Amino acid sequence: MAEYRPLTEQQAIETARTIEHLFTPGAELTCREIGDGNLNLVFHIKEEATGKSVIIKQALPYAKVVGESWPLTLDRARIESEALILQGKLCPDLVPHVYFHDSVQAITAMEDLSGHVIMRQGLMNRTVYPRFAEDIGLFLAKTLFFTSDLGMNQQDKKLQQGRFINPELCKITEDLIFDDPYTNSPNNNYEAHIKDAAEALWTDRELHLEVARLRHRFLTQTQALLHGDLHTGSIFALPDSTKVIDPEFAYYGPMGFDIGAVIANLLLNYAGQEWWSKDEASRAEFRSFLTSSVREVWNVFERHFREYWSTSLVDRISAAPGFVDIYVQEVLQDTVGYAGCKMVRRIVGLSHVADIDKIEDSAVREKAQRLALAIGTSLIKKHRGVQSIEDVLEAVQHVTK
Ligand code: SR1
Ligand code: MG
Repeated sequence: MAEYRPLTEQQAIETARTIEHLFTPGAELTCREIGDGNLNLVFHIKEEATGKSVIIKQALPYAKVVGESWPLTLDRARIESEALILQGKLCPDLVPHVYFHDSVQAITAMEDLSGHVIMRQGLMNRTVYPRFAEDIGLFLAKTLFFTSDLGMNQQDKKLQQGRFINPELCKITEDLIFDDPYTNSPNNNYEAHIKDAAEALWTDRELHLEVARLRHRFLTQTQALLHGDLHTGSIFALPDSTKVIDPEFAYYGPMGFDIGAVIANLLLNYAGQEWWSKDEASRAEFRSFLTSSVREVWNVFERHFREYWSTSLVDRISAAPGFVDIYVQEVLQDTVGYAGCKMVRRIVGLSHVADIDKIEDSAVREKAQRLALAIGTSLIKKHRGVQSIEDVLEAVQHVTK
């Protein structure tokens, strides 16, 4: 196929057959398009006789969530496959294996993880994931440290940065997360029952100053190669396994943006537990798992990050006593600020989360929306004063009460 065209299911099957040593030659293969995200086609191809399967993901030249009126670069498929391969070298057990990438068709063939559950859905079903914080904390520490000037050759880092300039997808983030929610934008999407709270965001000058600072750091801080969209819909989980998928928003940015995304999505589910837990006792129990996970994700990240700093630092002058503490503190404060921004955008911005939107009772949904907005704005306003992850948990408790 010389020119790009969206695959049919039959073409996806033929593409999957080209993967060497996967399917039996001539085998009968079935295919289903299972993409439920905002942007791409996702084909699941299976040989029923052997149970072997693969995922063929294809970027569309527009944002599926909006339609053809929002064109979007196909190069994001290359970025996603290169990021997956790079993350796979650092954390082989935590990302799907990539079989091949075709940049003309914007296709990546990758390991099928459909034995796993999208973590967002798992959390809505109140599934506890005992491995999650260890796995994701390690993923964050490894991918962020070893793609930064701290953990890799600095000339190589600059060249790598060039391969992950991702202006169109960064622009989505810049608009949807750091601009639209704070103004009367046509992209915004909120329910009438929270109109007062949504519109209060447009005139809150203290909030705007903090969001401006966070937005500026997102635009200018090229600390590490980020996943760029690390919400719980980009994580496949089982109680004993965690896999990170979908790094099409990958670019060089501030480390706290990825860590904040994870924390924000745990806290969005925390707000959604107004509905998903049916009584006070079970709500308190599941929320305790979620807040412990917030604490652990940060603590595991920090532990590994400091360990790599002491064993693998490539930058001589960064070994200056005390610098690691300053650096980690800055990442923590960014993490908290970005977590807040990511909560706010999922309540009033273009793209929402099922943890909140699938709440059937509108009064409960409103309560969850207001709680998420209150936690989010509190984290944004507090982020520069945060000294420890415990400050975040205290803020969450305080706002919940
Ligand atoms: C137009 S894309 C909307 C959102 O979906 C992705 O998952 C990103 O979070 C993006 O902001
Ligand atoms: Mg995605």
